[in-house]
Amino acid sequence: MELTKKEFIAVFKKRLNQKYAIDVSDACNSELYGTLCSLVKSSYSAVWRQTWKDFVKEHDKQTYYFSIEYLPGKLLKSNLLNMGWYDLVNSAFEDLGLDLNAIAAVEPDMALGNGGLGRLASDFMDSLASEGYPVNGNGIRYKYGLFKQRFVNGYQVELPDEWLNSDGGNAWEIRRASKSVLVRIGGHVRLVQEKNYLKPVYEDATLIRAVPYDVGMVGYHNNHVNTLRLWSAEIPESEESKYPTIEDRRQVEDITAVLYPDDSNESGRLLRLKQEYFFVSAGIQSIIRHYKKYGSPIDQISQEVAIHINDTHPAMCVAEFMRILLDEEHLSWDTAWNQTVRVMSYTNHTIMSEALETWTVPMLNEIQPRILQIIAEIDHRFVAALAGKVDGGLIERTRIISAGKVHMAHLAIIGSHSTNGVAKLHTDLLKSDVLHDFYTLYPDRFNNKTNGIAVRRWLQIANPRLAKVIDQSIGSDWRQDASQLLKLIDYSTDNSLLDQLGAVKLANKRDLTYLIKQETGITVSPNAIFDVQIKRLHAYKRQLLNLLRIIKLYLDLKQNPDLEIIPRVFIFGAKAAPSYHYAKSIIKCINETANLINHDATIQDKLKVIFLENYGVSLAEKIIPAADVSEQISTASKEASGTSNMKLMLNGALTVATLDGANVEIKQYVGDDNIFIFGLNKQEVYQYYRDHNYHSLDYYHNNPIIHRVVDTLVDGTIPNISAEGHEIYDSLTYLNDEFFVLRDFEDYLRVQDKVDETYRDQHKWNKMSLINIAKASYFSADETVKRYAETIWHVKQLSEKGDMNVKYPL
Ligand code: Z16
Repeated sequence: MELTKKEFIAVFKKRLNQKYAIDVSDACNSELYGTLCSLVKSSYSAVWRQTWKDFVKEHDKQTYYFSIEYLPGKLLKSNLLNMGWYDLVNSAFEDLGLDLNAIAAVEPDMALGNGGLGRLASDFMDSLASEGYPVNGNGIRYKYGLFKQRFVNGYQVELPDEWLNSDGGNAWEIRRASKSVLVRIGGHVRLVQEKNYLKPVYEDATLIRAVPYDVGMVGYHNNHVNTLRLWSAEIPESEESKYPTIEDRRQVEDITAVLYPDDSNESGRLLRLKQEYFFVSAGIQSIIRHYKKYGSPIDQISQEVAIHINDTHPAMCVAEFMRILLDEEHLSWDTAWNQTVRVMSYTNHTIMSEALETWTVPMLNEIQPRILQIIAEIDHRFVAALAGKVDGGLIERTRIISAGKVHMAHLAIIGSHSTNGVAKLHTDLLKSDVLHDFYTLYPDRFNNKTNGIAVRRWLQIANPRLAKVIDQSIGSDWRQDASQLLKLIDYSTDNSLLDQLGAVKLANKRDLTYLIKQETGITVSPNAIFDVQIKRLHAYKRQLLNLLRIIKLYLDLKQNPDLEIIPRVFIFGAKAAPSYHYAKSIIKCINETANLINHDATIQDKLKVIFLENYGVSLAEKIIPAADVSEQISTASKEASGTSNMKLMLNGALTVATLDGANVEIKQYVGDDNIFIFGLNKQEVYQYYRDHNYHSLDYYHNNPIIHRVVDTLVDGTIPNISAEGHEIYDSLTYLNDEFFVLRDFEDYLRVQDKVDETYRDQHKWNKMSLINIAKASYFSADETVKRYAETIWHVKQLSEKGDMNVKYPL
């Protein structure tokens, strides 16, 4: 039954009355928002329930995606779009004199993640539902998401993200108290011999109640809704008396209070380990409970359940799954192990050694002694099975526990049937270097799954102007099947379309200039090149390289104010981990440089530097459609994949890139002429490591431009950075520039000159832009998740995308 605008308006008014006892004319945006969410949620509920019933009835294999981070951002528009309601609601609201954008803005960003990894998990959730796969997410319902970033005197200041207390609240979640489970933490364990198994007897353990909050993941036009299940820690009713004071209670609630704000290095903190075990245990218990209720015999669980370990944070899945099969289901070790390895799969997201988690034996023992026992037994059997068969050094390097440390990546690889990297280059590096020892042991377990992005959110929702222009040329099939965007290639000589692309970009840039004015007070011209670097602040991502070039341009302009350059607005968005001192110093230096340049009258409009506060999903949705240039300039080999590179090209930005992560694949798709590549490649970086022959001081001393630019960090040219400037100066010179910033500087200048030259020919630029939009379709997450489903999880597609008979009853 087709939903009509008239019906919608009537039901909307009625719901507003019921919920808030108010009329449209008197309602504020948060009341309007609350009403719309309530309608949306109650309308997809029936479909959600049906999706779940179908899974159960058909005994379809299901996948559970375990991730300690999810970064969905806002869900209202995405739900409207996927339900097929977007245009109707938009026009109904116009009739009512309401602004959907303003109402949608009430929703707080759900920011339960740091960056790429969490956003990837959320893009996957959208695609998995949209492709009709039975895949559910499992994670943590943090009371506080990623900190809110403010700049005070150019320094980053972190404020708590109280998203649940905001006007929007969390409109999407359903608390399912009846599905709670108990998680045991701490204490001691003894094993007692029973007839056919060893029975663990626990003493002094703490019982925590894990309460699930479910969020519907609505598929695109396919009547399919998956579940994102997020766990919250509470005190079990039976244990209330053990927690007489508020302080005592906080010990428990703290487990799910806050997301750790470091995207690469959290091991060492007991509370983090507790979080990991908490959501792993709650998730695994609820999976097995459900399977026992509806599934086949327990020793065949791998036929109906797949579990995915997203980075090492949930690696304890392997041991927790074993624990239940052994201690509660009394399977033999071999049967349990066989099932576990078939069920588990693992994605590695980084080669940075500080991000490969390890925990000390005493810490694991303190969190869960039985889990430590099981990991020790897995380790023992791993060593015993290889002894005498392979070189002893290889065993020592790959075993799980060595030198008092538990290596979580080793546990994940040994305990699963699949390990994948997130871009071709990254996977090759895992095989040849970082995980080479494991690759020799298990060559068949390694595979690549290049990351992808949700084209719905990053084009249909974020860039409606572009979406419309695309519709007018190739039709709208691409909205269901991103690969249709390739048809745009046929239009690469269509001048009218190329002009329209230019006009869309200009309009989007104009929107962003308003936001910039509002946020920073600075006026920028939409006719300048908008040059964008948006990602976490990390030394290896080299925001510093970008900054040094900005300083070089500033010096050039100071020396010759009449210099003809194409005006550029440099736009940054980046959070630094609160404990990452160096990254915070870079933020300070960018902010002070921005201040200097933006207020220097002689520079006029030729150069502006804008560092927007509090970068996140919602801000990304505003910046990306307005970008001309995409900065993807990490030191080759360090960025596992990157995903902002994909989002920016999809929105027509041209990429300035090193041959790192997925940039390599972008270059292959668009061709050498449609991307700006510079800098060392992976082989050259590794050559320097092998030969120890990089001497950054040589570049500093021998290249007068580099010398002059680097000196501005310490000679007072840039005010208010005496400490930070020296810190960075030292890192580039005496500390030998770990990430080859000076080595790549000249080539970066060269390629940026090429960008300017190309931009002068708008026709050529727009044509390159068109090719980038078309080829970005290769990075549709819909395709990526298909490859996970078909080759790793072996789950079936249950419904097809593009069902025009979407049935969401009001
Ligand atoms: C993260 O966001 C990433 C890796 C990691 O180990 C931890 C976190 Cl929180 C990123 C990678 O740095 C990035 O290259 C990649 O695109 C992204 O994960 C998704 O795979």
